[in-house]
Amino acid sequence: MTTHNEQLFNDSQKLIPGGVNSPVRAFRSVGGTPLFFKRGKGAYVWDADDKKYIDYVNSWGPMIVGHCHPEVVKAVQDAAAEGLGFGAPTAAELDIAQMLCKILPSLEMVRLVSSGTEATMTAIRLARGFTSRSRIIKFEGCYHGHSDGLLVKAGSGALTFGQPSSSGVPTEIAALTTVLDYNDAAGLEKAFAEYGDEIAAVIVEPVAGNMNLILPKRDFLDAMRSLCTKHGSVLILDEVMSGFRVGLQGAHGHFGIKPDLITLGKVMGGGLPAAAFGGRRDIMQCLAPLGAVYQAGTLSGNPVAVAAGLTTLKLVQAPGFYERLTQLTKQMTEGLTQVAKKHGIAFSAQSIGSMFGLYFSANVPTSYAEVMAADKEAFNRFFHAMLDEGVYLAPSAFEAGFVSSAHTEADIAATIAAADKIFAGWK
Ligand code: KE4
Repeated sequence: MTTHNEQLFNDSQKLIPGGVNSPVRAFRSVGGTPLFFKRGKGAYVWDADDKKYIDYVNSWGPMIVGHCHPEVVKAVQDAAAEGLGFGAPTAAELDIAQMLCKILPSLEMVRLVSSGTEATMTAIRLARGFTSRSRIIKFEGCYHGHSDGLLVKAGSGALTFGQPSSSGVPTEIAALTTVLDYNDAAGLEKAFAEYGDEIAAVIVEPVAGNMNLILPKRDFLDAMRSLCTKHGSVLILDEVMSGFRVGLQGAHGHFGIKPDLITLGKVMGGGLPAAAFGGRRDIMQCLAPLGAVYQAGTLSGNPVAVAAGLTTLKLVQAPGFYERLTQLTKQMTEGLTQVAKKHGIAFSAQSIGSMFGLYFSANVPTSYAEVMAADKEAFNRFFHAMLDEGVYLAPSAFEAGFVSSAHTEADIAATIAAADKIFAGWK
């Protein structure tokens, strides 16, 4: 008997490439039929066949206060009742700009956009305009959205598909992007020694979440900061995912590294299309209409999306919010590690703030190469077995997971119990 998910997927594939509006949703990496969700509430989502799951994807990060938080929904309803969009400035955009600059002192100025891709694409253009240079440095396995120059050995969906570079990107553009190894300070120093004064920007996920979760090494971050300062290159910290997830001040606040520009998204939109980039005033003032670097957006600062983001940003500043979330996430990764060990499974896990990584490898990976060496097939098997147990993990071995403030100790215990049952029967 065809399930509703299967029927929806069959029909969607006739009109939408791969049946999805973003590749990683297609389950091509893990196999099987993608889930079509119909409802979310708190820590839970329900698919088209009314099966309930504990959700650890959180819409790929945004739903840090859980699905349909009443205060977020009300703020959206109230804003929508006043207007869905004006293409003109609104007071709410000033409110969220003030909120972002208060939370993140490195933000002297900020510009709102509608997606993380727009944020990173524009930050790169801004760095090139500010420095009058063209070359950029990124790191293999890091994903910064799908603008041409950044789809070179990207992570997330591109990595999942095993096509590290996308077709359709002109070689002339890809040639301006140097791809180095994440956490390799020596490699970065060598690149700067060779052509440091040609480098417009270094863009990095200060905590990598698109090749599964990889934490930065101290010397890697320190080298990046000092080399960019020495050579007049712009350090862009892409905190679209790690921002407000690692902690209130993101990865750069956690590790104490000062960016020149930061890109933000996901949590700051509360699930709706709001993202941003910002940083040093002298760089941001190069942006139109003040300066010669052009960027624009019909929906930038959309009042309904801003209402969702602003309310979410207020909620995450509640006393003890991150302490509880960090503890709950750690409890889960430690619990999963213990049950895997009990059953002799080569498995490891780690967390930082409300982000976590699960790996079918004996040790936690610290590099792209180590992530790629983990047992992807074992992950895919675990993913489907957890789905059967009502636990929704990211449908790819190359994605980080997320816990929300709506998750309870009971949800974490149920997740660990599900893994224990699966590993007990693991041959
Ligand atoms: P969007 O254009 O998808 O809003 O943001 C792009 C982006 C930029 N930078 C980082 C660090 C990101 O993680 C992302 C998007 N993340 C992926 C999930 N790993 C989005 C999910 C998807 O592509 O469907």
